Amino acid sequence: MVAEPKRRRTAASAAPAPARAPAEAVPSAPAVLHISSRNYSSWSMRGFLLCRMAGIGFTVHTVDPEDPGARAELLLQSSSILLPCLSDEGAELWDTLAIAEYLNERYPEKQMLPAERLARARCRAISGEMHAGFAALRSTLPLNLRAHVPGFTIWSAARADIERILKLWRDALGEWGGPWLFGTAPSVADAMFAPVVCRFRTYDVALDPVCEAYAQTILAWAPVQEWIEAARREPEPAIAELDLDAEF
Ligand SMILES: N[C@@H](CCC(=O)N[C@@H](CS)C(=O)NCC(=O)O)C(=O)O
Repeated sequence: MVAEPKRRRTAASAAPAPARAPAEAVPSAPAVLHISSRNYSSWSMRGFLLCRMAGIGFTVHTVDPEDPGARAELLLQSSSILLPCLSDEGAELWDTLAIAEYLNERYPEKQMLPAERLARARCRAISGEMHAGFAALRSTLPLNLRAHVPGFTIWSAARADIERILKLWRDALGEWGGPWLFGTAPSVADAMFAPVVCRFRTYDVALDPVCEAYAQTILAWAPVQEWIEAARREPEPAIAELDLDAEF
């Protein structure tokens, strides 16, 4: 009897391997933006606009800085105790410029910083100037989205800050053609200056036509409208020292 040649197991004849379960996708926790007041905190507003610009999924956690328990909890997230602070996949970012750079690095396709080198450099320069300066404007015209203060007296130091900001806007709008500071899409700089536009509305700061058109672009920006709406609904007592002769 002729022995039957041993059959080689071919891939085709092999018993089908049991189907491998696809590797389970571990959903990463959504980022958390810790903020203080929506109505009064311009820095929190900037952090929110930056997150919206990056298009990330995130939840907002409001911390009451006056509550000692909340402050202790906040220290775990924001070692500077300052808000906003973005917690995202192990990163803790307690500064708006750091948040902007981080998000821009993670989502370069969003072009939060302009693609063109000189525009990007100017965007960083004016965002830095906003971040570090304009102390008189910040202290005498505090953000107060729910208020309107007609006939508000603006003293000379704040007036100088306003003139400087308007020059920064006019220069960028003239050079890059608007309607945003660096052309046809919002950038980090627009998020940095958006609360200033809101202050100008609260305290009736008169604007030339170019800056007025820019202010309207900012106020029509969906994330700005979303923030202002939420500020109006915010269950929060008015803060007397920030409500300068305000009408509500
Ligand atoms: N340089 C910081 C400034 C942040 C800041 O000053 N935040 C204020 C609120 S608008 C704050 O958290 N203050 C808390 C406190 O003073 O206890 C940034 O860019 O985020």
